[in-house]
Amino acid sequence: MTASRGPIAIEVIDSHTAGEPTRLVIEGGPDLGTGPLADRLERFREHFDRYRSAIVNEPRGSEALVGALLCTPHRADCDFGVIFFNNVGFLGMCGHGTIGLIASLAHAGRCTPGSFRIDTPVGLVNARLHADGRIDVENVTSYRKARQVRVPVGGVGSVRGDIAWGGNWFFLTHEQPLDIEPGNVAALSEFAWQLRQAVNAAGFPEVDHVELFAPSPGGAPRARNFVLCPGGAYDRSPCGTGTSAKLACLAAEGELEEGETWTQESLIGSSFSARYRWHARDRGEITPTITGAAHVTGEARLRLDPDDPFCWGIRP
Ligand code: PYC
Repeated sequence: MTASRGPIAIEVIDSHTAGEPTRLVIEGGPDLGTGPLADRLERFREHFDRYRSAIVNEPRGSEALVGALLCTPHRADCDFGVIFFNNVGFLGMCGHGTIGLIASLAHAGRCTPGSFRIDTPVGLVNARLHADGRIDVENVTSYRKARQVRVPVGGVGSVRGDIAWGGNWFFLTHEQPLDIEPGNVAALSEFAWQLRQAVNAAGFPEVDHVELFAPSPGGAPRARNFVLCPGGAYDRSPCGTGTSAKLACLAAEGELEEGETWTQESLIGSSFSARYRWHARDRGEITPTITGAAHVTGEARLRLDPDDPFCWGIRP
């Protein structure tokens, strides 16, 4: 006789950071075993991908939702470990998600104002929770890989932009014809999607985020961005890893000094403040810090019923 398969229960805390949602899995997620977070991410991808889809995709989630699996850290010097994922796959790091992680853990009584070390698949991240709820995220080392790469885009001609790492790979450009405002989401998404194909075809297959810039109504040193995420959703927040990549480009170009504040605005008008210090100036490597806040929007127990035809989510 086969054992009956009952529903699986997964405990989550939902939050948003500057408008961008995060779903933190605190109990009941897949057992990825031990070892470095990068290895556990591969185990997640290979053996438990349906959990990823069930947690963030419809009917329980949405294309904008980023999942965060709370893990025991591998590094002995860390307080928490985390693996981020989205509607189509996994993220190296996630800035808004780290702010959501700390705010959710504080909500759950698992941390109080102070500093925390977080183990991620792409390296150590430091976070600080302030008494007023602001959260600083000192991200992984970030750098510009290529300057002013020119790619062809149908109907527009060629577009130049930088390729940079901020915990994920970005193509960043100011050369875009659209106002960055909510009424233009469809056109911005279509343009950014075309750019991504062109950048990948130009020899940068690793780039899966595209970041478009426009001047901010507030003037410099700030800008408004539109970030297209790997699964086609746009980031409602100013994107923490995208802001890190932007800082790396500004630093490399000599357009922002070490310690100077950069304000990154999102399409919906939310913002992060950001700054950097040099990690290895001769190599153009910086350590970025992003500051923002998150708000808890819900606590839930997800129910994965094997008799539900969409138990494992509707894949895009
Ligand atoms: O904040 O780093 C970020 C991020 C990446 C994808 C969505 N948000």
